[in-house]
Amino acid sequence: MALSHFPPSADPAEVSDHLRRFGYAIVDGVADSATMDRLEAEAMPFIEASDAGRDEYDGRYTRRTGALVARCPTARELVMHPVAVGVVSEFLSHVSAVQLHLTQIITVEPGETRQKLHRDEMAFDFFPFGADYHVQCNTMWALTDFTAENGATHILAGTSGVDDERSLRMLDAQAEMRRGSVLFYEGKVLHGAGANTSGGVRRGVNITYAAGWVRQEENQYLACPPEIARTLNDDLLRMMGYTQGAFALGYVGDQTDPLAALRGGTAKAKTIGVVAEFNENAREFVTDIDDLGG
Ligand SMILES: O=C(O)CCC(=O)C(=O)O
Ligand SMILES: [Fe+2]
Repeated sequence: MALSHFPPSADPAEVSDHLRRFGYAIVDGVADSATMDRLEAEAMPFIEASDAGRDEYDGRYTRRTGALVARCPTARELVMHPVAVGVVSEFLSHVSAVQLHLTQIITVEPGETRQKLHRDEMAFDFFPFGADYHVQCNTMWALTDFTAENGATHILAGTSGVDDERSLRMLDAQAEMRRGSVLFYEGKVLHGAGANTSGGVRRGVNITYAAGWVRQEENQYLACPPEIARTLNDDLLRMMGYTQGAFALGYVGDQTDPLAALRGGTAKAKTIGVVAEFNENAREFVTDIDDLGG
């Protein structure tokens, strides 16, 4: 089965719609080669110092290199790239806040075997989120070309709501794409890195996003120390989690907004009064005694 590709000019709503229906979407040619060269140069010392995985899931011939916001200025551009943020915001438009979930360059080296198919939502303690509730949205930027031979990610399109996994083999396809393209996939779709039977490495920049109310897979407050965080712009910091994940989650001290706290200010965080007004689900949780039946 061939996977669908979109041009870089595609409407984020259209890409998000495809993602919702099939669990993935590939957008070609989003980052130029100068950007990818810069990122690779910034990351290389850290990649070389990263250990190979410790089990079959992480990959014994796979290196995972994180903390990209702190380590690689160019990764910040990818985190906030309008195409990525556009699709992710559309896909997760049901949540009050979207946050960065993890940043990781995944280097699949020659000899690596195929990763087990999995659904990334398993990270949330295997909680059975409803089929229509998406809690995360992922990107995988091709830092090298992704080919069938070098370990392009396998995607089993349309498997997000599928419980019976016996007859899915025919859906197996690989996200082959050129350097600078980006694969979007959500947390429910079966996927996994491919085997690398080529002579070269496959490098992908995995930048994932989640609802503001879940624990981040990569701890952004420690992965990027405050002295570096203070040099970053507000939009990036909010994406990293320096904002409340809905109301009440993540304030500091006397209900100070986390971004204000990072910058030494005292501005207050949003309260339920502000948020509930705009959230129709709030009606189930907040009411006046006079509005109760009986
Ligand atoms: O590297 C890839 O192609 C996919 C990796 C992956 O799915 C994971 O580590 O969760
Ligand atoms: Fe995964």
